[in-house]
Amino acid sequence: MVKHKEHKKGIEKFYQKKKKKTPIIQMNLKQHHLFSFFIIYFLFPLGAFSQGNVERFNLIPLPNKLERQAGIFEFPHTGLSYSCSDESLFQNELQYLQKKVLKQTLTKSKSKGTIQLLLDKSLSTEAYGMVVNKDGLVIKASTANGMFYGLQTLQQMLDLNPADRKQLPYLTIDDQPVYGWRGMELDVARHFFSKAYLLKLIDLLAYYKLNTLHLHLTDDQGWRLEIKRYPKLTEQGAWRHFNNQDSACMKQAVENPDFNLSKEHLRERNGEVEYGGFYTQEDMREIIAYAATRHVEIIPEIDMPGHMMVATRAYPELLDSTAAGWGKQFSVPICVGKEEAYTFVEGVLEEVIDLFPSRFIHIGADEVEKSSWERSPKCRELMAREGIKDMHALQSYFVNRVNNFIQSKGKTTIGWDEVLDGGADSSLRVMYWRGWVKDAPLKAVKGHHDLVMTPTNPLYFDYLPNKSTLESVYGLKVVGDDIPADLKHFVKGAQANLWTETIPSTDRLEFMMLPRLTALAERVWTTQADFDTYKQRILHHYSLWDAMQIKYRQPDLEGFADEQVIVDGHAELRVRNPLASTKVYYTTDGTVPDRKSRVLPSILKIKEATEVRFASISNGGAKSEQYLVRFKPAEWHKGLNVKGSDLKLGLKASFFDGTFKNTKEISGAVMDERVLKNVAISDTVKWPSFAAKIRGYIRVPEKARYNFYYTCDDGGILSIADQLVVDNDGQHAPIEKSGQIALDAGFHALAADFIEAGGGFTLKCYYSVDGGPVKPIPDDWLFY
Ligand code: TNX
Repeated sequence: MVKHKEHKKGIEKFYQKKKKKTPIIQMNLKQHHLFSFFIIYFLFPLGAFSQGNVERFNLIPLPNKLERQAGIFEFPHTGLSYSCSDESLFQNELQYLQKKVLKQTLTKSKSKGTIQLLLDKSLSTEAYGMVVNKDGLVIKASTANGMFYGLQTLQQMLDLNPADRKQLPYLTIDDQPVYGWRGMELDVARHFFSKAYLLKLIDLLAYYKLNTLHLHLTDDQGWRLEIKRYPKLTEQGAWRHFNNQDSACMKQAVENPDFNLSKEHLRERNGEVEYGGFYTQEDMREIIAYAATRHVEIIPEIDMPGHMMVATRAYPELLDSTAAGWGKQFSVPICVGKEEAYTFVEGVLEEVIDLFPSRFIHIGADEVEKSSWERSPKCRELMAREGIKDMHALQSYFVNRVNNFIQSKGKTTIGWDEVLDGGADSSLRVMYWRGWVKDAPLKAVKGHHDLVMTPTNPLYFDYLPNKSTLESVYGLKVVGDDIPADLKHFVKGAQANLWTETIPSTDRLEFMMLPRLTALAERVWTTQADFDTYKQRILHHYSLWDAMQIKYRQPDLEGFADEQVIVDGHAELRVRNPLASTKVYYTTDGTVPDRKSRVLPSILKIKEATEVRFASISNGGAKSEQYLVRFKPAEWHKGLNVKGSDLKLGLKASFFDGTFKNTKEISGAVMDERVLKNVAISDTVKWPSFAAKIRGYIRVPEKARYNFYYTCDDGGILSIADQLVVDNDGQHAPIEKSGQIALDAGFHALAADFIEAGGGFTLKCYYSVDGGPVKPIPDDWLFY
């Protein structure tokens, strides 16, 4: 831990900086876009709608069945009435409809109201049906949950199409979710988020029909829930001097103010600044009650027996002869050989179980440093007594004992997938997170564990989003191909995890969370997923988030490469912004662009070596990623003197065995040679780790500046005409990097090196001509 004083200067500096810059939808959306625009705005200027146009329903998640009928229902100018077939069941929804959706009081009708909320017992738990016709609007559901989701759909329709506040098109919707667990986890331990903020977050989850908020309430860096029997947990454990996670954030805050620690969570004690906060049980009751009105279940996680440094500091008797602190990899866990550990855990859980109405109690059980147990006489005694053979089995003993306790209170235990390592009772629900342990989901369902999918890639929303993130979240296979049909029902759904080591503010949290949370929301709700229309629909949600004061991540800007060339004395930066409503701001003096910076023109002419930084920023202050394009003087590359007739189509690849840190390390004997069609390796390649050197020629049809977009997982480099164009080296998740080169028409040497260090690979190379549309390189441009 770093003391405050050492940091004080740094902190003051960055706060000063902050002040300074402070029918089932069948239509192909693209095909119909222009057509429908014409119909809506020119042929039916009074707001009539062409039957079947889908884009005015920019709903997310997409309903499973939505049919338009000809006709428009006009809301009466005054005195909107309602009727409801079960006022006590739908009490909360009736209120929600008036206060939040319509923002007006409805009069109760003796017969059929203009808006009818009807009980329909034939519908499944979270399903709803909606009909708009000449008589008005009917929403049917068998539960308050389903009714609530009908209202969310209505709410989105009104928000996305303000004209709908006066009139609605005739339609029929039949809708229900594919999965019952549709959630998000928020780590409030590493950095804290206030009660008021959680309420805002719950509204957002509900808006996208997510029903679970899993709170990671305790960890090595903070204990965030009042436990009356163990007051030191929060008295001491909810506060800390700035730690290494805080200082990492402060460092980044120089470039991006979103990394500033929230001031509301700082306090001064004995002349020193501390960071922290916690929820009293009363706070938590309020959060839970609010969430219930939004049909969001709050799942508490008390991480044990590891990730408990705060508890072991406050109550050292939880340890056996070891001191609280850090082990080889993780913090020293509580000593599971001591009865005191169970008394403590049960005491804590008793209060948690009393407090949370949720069906589930999450006990973590991830990342346990077991070396202290090996050294502990108490653990050895227990192992001898119970016939426990190794440390995994000792962890299982602990988990099963806690599971029994939780079950005795009528609740279900959840653990991270490590609980499978030493064997666990099938009553335990498993959360799969370790993306690199590929067979864990199969192992879980084979053991008849209910399973929730939260794989690191793509559901760790603390991992940096990039161009490919949305598509990979959207494309998530909730039920993997390896899960046999008769075990599929064990997969209950999916959840995004937001760990907050490097997320110290709500602005940063929102940047990391949106839009990708909506991709997950659609994935777990609808059977009609379609990424192309999703990408169009999402563009209509950004302004809603501005209105909700959410600092989402603006869509990726396009049309440029990370490195661009100045040839014949000039270059141009042309940036395409998918959200026409926001401006792109730029600087050339190394400072961070903000709304006081210059607005980027459609073409920025560059004459000399320059670094241009830019970002789009909405009126609400939501920013895109910060981009940097480096311009450097360069020459045209002449075509090579080779004859096409001497060459064959494709590229030659040599494969090397091994796990390499970067492409410079590639060495050893060639274990295989293949001809590839393109700069891509098919997934028939099954080596756990390898490297490839891909060689050949690219024949470009015209003299132009070519951009190359090279995506690698792990890493790679791309050279053209013996010149390094993209350096995307090192071990990492899929990242796209790009570069530009000025090529004459004809043949040029192409060399692509690639490493896969394990855990699945991606290799893609696309191109554009001077910032035009990005396309795959045609196979018939490549030779060897
Ligand atoms: C792994 S997920 C963890 C968390 C970290 C996260 C960072 C899990 C069960 N353990 O403690 O915050 O990685 O991405």
